[in-house]
Amino acid sequence: MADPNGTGKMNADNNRIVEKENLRRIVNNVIDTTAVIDIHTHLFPFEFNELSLSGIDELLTYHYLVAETFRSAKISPDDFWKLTKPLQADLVWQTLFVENSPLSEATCGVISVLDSFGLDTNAENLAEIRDFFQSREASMHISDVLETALVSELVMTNDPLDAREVEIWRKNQPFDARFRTALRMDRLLNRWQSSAEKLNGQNYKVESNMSGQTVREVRRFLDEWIERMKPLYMAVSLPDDFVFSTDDTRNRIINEIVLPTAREHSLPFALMIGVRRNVNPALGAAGDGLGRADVSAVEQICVENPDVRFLATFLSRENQHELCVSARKFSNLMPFGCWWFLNNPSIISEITRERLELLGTSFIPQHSDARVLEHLIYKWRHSRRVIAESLYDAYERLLNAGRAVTKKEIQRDVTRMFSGNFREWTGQNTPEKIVTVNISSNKGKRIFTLE
Ligand code: FIX
Ligand code: ZN
Repeated sequence: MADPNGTGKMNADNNRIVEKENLRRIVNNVIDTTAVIDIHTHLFPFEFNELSLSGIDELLTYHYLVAETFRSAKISPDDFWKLTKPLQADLVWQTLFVENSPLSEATCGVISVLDSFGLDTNAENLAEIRDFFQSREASMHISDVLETALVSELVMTNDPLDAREVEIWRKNQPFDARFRTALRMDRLLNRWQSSAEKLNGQNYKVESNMSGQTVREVRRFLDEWIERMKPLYMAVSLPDDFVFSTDDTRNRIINEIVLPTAREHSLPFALMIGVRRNVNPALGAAGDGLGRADVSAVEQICVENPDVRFLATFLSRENQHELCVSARKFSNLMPFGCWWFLNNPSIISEITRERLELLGTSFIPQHSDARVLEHLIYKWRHSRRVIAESLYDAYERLLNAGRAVTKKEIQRDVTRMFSGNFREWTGQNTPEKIVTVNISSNKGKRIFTLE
């Protein structure tokens, strides 16, 4: 029933049509109360001991902020790395938050985190902030952060060739069910020679030239870790020069091992493409850069494997537009997130808008890539604002074209993007599970009740 002026007439099935003047408020409300599945993070539950990072010293020594500090502090990377982590954090705070305004996305993010806990965002030093984080009981803090960020589940990055992580998995301890798993393939696919040695050391009979029983043995390795980890998907980060047309070792492993494993276990394969590792090695994890990749590599993988579901994201903004076009050609290709150097409001806005214009709601708008627990708070608070604005404009355009929407439809659309598409992609397609939150407050404390 057309209602171009949004006069708010009741429609046949009793859903109140959203009046134009209420549209922004209702879109914001739905975005702010719909829980999200955070499909790619580097977080771990506290049962993973030193792999689980939280608190102000970890927040301030995040590699995003380390890179920014070197641009304003008078210290060499070598001298910075010699400092203890608290001294590194002190220098980052002094440089980026006291001597300069925290205007970058990563510094403003720390301000959002401190603000969410009611901490002094203008503190001259970190003493009181450190005391606060050290006073937090781990499991309560994790629940508090997940509820504040409205993250119902998050997916870790799990590396079966990382010795520290393997040691924890071998203990076979239960851990927080909100932390789901993803089987990460970087070492296998990008560093095959060293991985082959590690696999041989674990009694998997593999040859560096992939001869003999290699394929069968690597599949056995993956099958055993899939059984242990129960991953929702397999993933790999690939460089900007990745092509799928050559018969190099990486593509042989993808074709002969990874894709057959994806089929057998009905697991999606996530392709994260565009990194240029160690552009400046002196900066460590902060030293990676980006390059524009060849999106046709993803198209080739999709066309050759129509029975496998792919998740994909790119590091270059031009590639993100090209990915939207590729996704229109392949219904087994799900674009996701505004990754890493694209995770900035101005670019999230561009990417979300072009996705809505080219794909409707058939994409996953964001992931946090959180490395420190409290990242969830700022990365989702900032992204929800931008996604809400982009979505509002899309509904306003629809209203002006002659079709009004109801709140039920807005809720349906946001739920699909925030969790439904991922649940469906990973075979969790339970009936549309709309998880909303009723936020009330009791003496200023936000109380969340999931409905
Ligand atoms: O490959 C990845 O998962 C990247 O997200 C990381 O390597 C990167 O350091 C990161 O955390 C970006 O946000
Ligand atoms: Zn990541």
